[in-house]
Amino acid sequence: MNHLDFLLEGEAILVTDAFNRRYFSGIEHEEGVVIITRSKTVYFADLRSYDILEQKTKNSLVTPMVMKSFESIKEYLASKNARKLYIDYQSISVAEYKRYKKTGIKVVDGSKLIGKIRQVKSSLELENIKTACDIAQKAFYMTLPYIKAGVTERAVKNRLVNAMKKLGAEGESFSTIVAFGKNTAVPHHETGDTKLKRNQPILIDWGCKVNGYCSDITRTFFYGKPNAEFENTFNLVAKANLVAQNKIKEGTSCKKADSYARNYFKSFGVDEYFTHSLGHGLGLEIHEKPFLSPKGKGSISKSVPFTIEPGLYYKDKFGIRIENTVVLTENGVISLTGDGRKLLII
Ligand SMILES: [Mn+2]
Repeated sequence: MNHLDFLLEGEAILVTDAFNRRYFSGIEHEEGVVIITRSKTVYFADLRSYDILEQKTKNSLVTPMVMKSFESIKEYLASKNARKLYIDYQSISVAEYKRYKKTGIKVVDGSKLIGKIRQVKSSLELENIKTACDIAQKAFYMTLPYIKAGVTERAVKNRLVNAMKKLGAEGESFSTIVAFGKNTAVPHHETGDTKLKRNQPILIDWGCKVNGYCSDITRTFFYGKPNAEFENTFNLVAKANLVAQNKIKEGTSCKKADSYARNYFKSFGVDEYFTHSLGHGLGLEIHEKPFLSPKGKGSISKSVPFTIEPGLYYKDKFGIRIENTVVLTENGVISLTGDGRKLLII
């Protein structure tokens, strides 16, 4: 549970979105409304799911409450003398908005505030992300011996996902991408039935969830003997990844962060082949603020986990991406997913 002691008396945050409810209450529940005030967090649920919710809140600081109708929320807000209500405008309907507005309480858009709160992680949240990173990495090494000529992308994906589950993950944090040969040149390739042949590159982009928290890694490696062009390109991507990791500091804007890798590629005349943004924050959702891109808003601060994932893609030839989940600490940006910048040949 995340305390919001910066909220003033008379202010409240009301969230309905599933990720936001889980974030602010620490409880995963199928439905409901969470209201956070300076001193208290309450979780309203329908009578049908209230008993389950009551069980879930037993060892937490969250107070479960029954929502009989909209009046229940109205009464609660009145009892808290709420005068200003932050609501995530991105997750309510116009009808709901109008209903809250009618209560006479000043309703304001809380989406920016909520996004800002969610991007900085508590030590507990970071622990979960770190465990998710460790499991994803271990699962990768468990899967490697299985990758041989004739194996399909799908088979490798299933093996990797099962390994993560065996190691205690709840599941994938997004649908795992396994790409062989020229499929690696498609950044969001859909894992299919392509079989691996000798002397082909392999790209795997995967991650898992632990207590709801995500990890995200990409490794590009080679089955057989890579040619010089592949090796040189790999080294460029590896260096871009390192440059970005070393240069990002407290307060670096998202735009600037992206430009570190992009300008490095530019100095070799290959920036046009870096066709996506440098990275993204992650937490309960695989893509969260901050977004490290040429148009990204905001900046990087401590305890914000995000990805660094430069890549170069040559259509019908090959693509290379090296992605780590990282976090900014007192000692600079550290990777939670190891290095990945030395070409692995299997
Ligand atoms: Mn990613």
